[in-house]
Amino acid sequence: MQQTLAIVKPDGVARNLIGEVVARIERNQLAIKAMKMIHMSRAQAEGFYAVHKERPFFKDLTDFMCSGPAVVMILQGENAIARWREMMGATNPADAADGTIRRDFATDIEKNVVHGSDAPETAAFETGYFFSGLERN
Ligand code: YYY
Ligand code: MG
Repeated sequence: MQQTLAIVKPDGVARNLIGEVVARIERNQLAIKAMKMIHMSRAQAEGFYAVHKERPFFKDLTDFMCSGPAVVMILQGENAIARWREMMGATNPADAADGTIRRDFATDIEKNVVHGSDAPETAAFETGYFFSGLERN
């Protein structure tokens, strides 16, 4: 069994898409092991996306991520990382496959509604960033 971090980003929360995202997760038989709403500080958003700190989009991205509440979740299942990435779709909604969350709801490459870990190492870092051991088992 694999765990991955999912986020409904501030645009998704503001646009009342929490239920839609959660419904898709449940339909796809990924177990929600932990879930909470948070409003990230700038420092927390910068720490979460530290891997991108040299990128030109870092400032806008971290501004966006601390602009309002977000819902963070730990999803669990066989191949959870890849399955959740597949449900999300490509980073740029213009490239995302039909039926994916980003294709159906994202407005641009930054405001793309959801986040998902991209590998086992990042999933371990990202789930541990928001949840304690007690919250996730
Ligand atoms: O993992 P994923 O969210 O699909 O994309 P990343 O390449 O990790 O980038 C993180 C985040 O940064 C992306 O969801 C939107 C934003 N971003 C951007 O605003 N502009 C880009 N050219 C690339 C990424
Ligand atoms: Mg990423």
